[in-house]
Amino acid sequence: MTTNPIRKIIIDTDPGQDDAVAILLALASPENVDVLGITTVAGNVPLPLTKKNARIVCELAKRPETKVFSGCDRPMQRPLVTAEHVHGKTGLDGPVMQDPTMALQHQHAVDFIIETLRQEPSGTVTLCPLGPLTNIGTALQQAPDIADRVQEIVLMGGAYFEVGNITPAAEFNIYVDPEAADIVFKSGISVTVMPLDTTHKALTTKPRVDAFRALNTQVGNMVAEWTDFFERFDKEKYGSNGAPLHDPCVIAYLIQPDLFSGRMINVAIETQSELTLGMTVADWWGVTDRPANAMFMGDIDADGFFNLLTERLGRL
Ligand SMILES: [Ca+2]
Repeated sequence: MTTNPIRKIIIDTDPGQDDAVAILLALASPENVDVLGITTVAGNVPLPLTKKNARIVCELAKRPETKVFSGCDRPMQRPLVTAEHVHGKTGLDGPVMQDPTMALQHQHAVDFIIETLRQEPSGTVTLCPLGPLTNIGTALQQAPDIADRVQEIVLMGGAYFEVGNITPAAEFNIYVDPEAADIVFKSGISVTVMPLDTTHKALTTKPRVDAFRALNTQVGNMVAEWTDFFERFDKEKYGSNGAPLHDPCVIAYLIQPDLFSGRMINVAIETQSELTLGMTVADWWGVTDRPANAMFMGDIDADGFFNLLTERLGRL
């Protein structure tokens, strides 16, 4: 495994079972990532649920001191689209979950993102968006000076060869707030993208879910139950042998980047067309002269990824 310095990160998220697993992976990996805060956004389910779910996950990881912030409750210019059809009514459907007792921070998520980037040394904070890009887009719009201070944005979103999962052309996170995504991809910040092209190769097959369960811990059982829940939907939709575990790919990349491979290419966001709204137009074959603005991942060592995940979850 490649050893990297500890990276300071802000996880921007809309939990969501796969977001929950990503947060657990980060909190289980203090030698790789220092979670400065978790900022929540409306996405898979409305904001009141995502800000509650993020705290449920921190308590599950026995890290109630983690700072959790409430962010934007709707996209920058559009009504909110949610995904209860995948994640269930609560966003964390599957096992029975206790309401959290840890407090939410008073500061708004967008203010926390701006303040943190201005306070920390320039180029030392990585943003990890796992939901619609509303909080990040709003922060960049309110405080354009922070763009130069971000080390990297590593996000789950978009698709090219796997096209869409919410419309035939668009992936959910980008589709929900295409204007925010457009701001991010035009920001000049170093962006690494985990699109469906990669996450659809990280499938929760039975042996992999059995490995979570075999940890024989509260966390292992919880992750297995979440997976069982959303798998039903995805197996039916894709006819695949398991469901993709999207968001933990972002955190796994920070821990073990050599699990992933991709290309530095131009990625542009469709914000106008009704038919293809939110499409990530990825110039994979280099057929335009638009300059590269993103590392677009295309492949993952899925066994290595699940081995890492199981090992880390076993610590909690
Ligand atoms: Ca998510």
